[in-house]
Amino acid sequence: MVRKSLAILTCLLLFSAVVFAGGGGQAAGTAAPAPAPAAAPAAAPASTASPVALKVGITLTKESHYYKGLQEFDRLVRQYSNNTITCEIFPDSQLGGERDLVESVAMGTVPMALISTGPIPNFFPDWAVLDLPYLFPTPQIAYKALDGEVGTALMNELTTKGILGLGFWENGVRHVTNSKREIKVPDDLKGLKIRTMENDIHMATYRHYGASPTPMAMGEVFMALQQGTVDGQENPAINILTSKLNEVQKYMSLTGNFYSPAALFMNKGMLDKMSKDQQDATLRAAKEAKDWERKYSQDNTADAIAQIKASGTKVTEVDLNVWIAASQATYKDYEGKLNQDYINKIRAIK
Ligand code: EAX
Repeated sequence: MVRKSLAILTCLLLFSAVVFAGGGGQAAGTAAPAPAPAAAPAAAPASTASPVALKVGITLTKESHYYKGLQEFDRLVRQYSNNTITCEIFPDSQLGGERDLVESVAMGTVPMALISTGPIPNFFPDWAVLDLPYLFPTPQIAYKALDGEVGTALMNELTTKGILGLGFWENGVRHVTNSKREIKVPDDLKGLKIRTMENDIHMATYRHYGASPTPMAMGEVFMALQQGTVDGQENPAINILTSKLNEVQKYMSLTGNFYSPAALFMNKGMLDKMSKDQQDATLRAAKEAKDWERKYSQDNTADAIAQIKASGTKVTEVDLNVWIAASQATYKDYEGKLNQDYINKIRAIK
């Protein structure tokens, strides 16, 4: 009887000890975070935020509009983040071609990349609408579409793969060059091997012109042209000049087949880890640098064409109506296969 009472007593004592310890633990638990909220605001100002180094990959050179625009981004992001964020630019495909860059940014092995929209439909099919031939009559209409509803919806799709779209910059209006003959009408391309971006719509369009399209990353283009693996390629004037493609191409025609947007991608986890002030600084700098880069691209395109001409490459003006007509076959191919809502919205822009 006594032994039983002792056992009950021991149990009661043990139980109360556990409860007390638990209660005490909880009391300590609620007391412990109290200093934390007081400490948190001290960590918020950008001046005490952890430093962030944003490596950004591009396939173009140090002389390109991408590089200059990213230098402007670096200047602005340092300024707005109290020098806690810096941007280091890796030109000439040092961090990979554009397809590689999409994957690397998604995985976080490369924090940022500025790439043409050309290869993006390989990962996000809705993006194909941006690279239809002669879709944007002027860059200004492209800016409205890209900064508006369609561009925003496309950027939102990226987050499913861990990418944050920081805005549409400019690659530019693409023109065809080659080493064989002057190109005036699509038929003149018959039998020529033309390097295109890794984009099915671009390839289909060149096939309809009669050419034999060869998809290739930008980093391989100069060598392929020099060695004659391909006869020609197409790119915006600034890229042709700054990648020295004019040195291995005798002819350039102002065909303007595609308005090529560029997109600034960032690994989403990287932004999420920043302080609120650093996030604001990054978004603001990206937006302002985008406007700067577009203007730089516009202001320097005519001069790039003039320099290509002066270097000895024959530059030919063409009747765009003939090219637009020949490009309709691509639209037929893709009827019902693209996001028609986006196409309609782009076409409605004035
Ligand atoms: O984004 O591959 C190309 O032709 C592009 O114009 C270039 O990589 C710039």
